[in-house]
Amino acid sequence: MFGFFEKKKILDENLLLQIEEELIVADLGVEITQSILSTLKKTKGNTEISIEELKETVANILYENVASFYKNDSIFINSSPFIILVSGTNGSGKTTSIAKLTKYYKDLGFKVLLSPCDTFRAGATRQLKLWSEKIGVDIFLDENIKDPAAVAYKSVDLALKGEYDILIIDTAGRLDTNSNLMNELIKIENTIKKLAPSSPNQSILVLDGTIGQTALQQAKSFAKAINISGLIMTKIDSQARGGILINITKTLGVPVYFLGVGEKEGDLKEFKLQEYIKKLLG
Ligand SMILES: Nc1nc2c(ncn2[C@@H]2O[C@H](COP(=O)(O)OP(=O)(O)O)[C@@H](O)[C@H]2O)c(=O)[nH]1
Ligand SMILES: [Mg+2]
Repeated sequence: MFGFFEKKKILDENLLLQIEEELIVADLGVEITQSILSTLKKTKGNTEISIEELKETVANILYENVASFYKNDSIFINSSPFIILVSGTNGSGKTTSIAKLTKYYKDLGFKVLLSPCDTFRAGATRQLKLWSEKIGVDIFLDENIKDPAAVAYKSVDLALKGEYDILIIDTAGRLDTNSNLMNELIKIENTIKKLAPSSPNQSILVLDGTIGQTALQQAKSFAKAINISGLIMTKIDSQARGGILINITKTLGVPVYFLGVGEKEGDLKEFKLQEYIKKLLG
């Protein structure tokens, strides 16, 4: 970021405009951009500023804007069974992210059960089953149940019997603009609560990291329908892609827990806020 900036410059209106443009292009959003500009103006207005000072100031403001949402490095398993509901639009990377989470927690010694509630798409259950076999965990399967909420109910029931530490629930890839499918997701959430009132313990929204502003719109739609407690951003295979992730965190008030960095079950990275901001500023 700020590639136009080489030597020290006077922080005048012209430079502020250039900075504003970069921040907007980076998808940081109007609110964060304005807070950066007003702080820069107040502290450095009409004085010389170096690229290092500029980056340090911007990094601090970005951090202050969202740091309060980052209390734990990753999803902290603090009850049993710990129920994780996973939602997101079609193709965002839900099922792949579930495979990654499963491996992550299995490697930490937790016993994981998977719940294939994507009964809309032919092959979706099979996709999750293949992952379960590859990673070596159990999956709830009942060919006779076609209703996703019923699959959720049965899976939670099984998990509550005490054998599992973590239940991860996969859902159908619904478009955030399709209200019927959003209602189905609400139904799943309510069904889980019937058996385990304080769950889901985490409700993770999976967002495609390559779609910029669209991811923000999706995040808002999902957060309107169900309670979202955290994010996984996928397809960040080549480092920090932009500020949209900071922007969404700020808008929803929830952390990004993990980044998806590839298509394999090991391609999951814990999200580190400071590191991400540093890379974003480049
Ligand atoms: N490069 C890359 N591809 C991913 C990542 N996560 C998922 N994918 C791919 O995105 C496509 C859709 O993933 P899938 O998990 O089936 O999405 P779902 O419809 O939300 O369940 C598949 O081809 C995945 O291999 C990622 O972090 N990086
Ligand atoms: Mg899927």
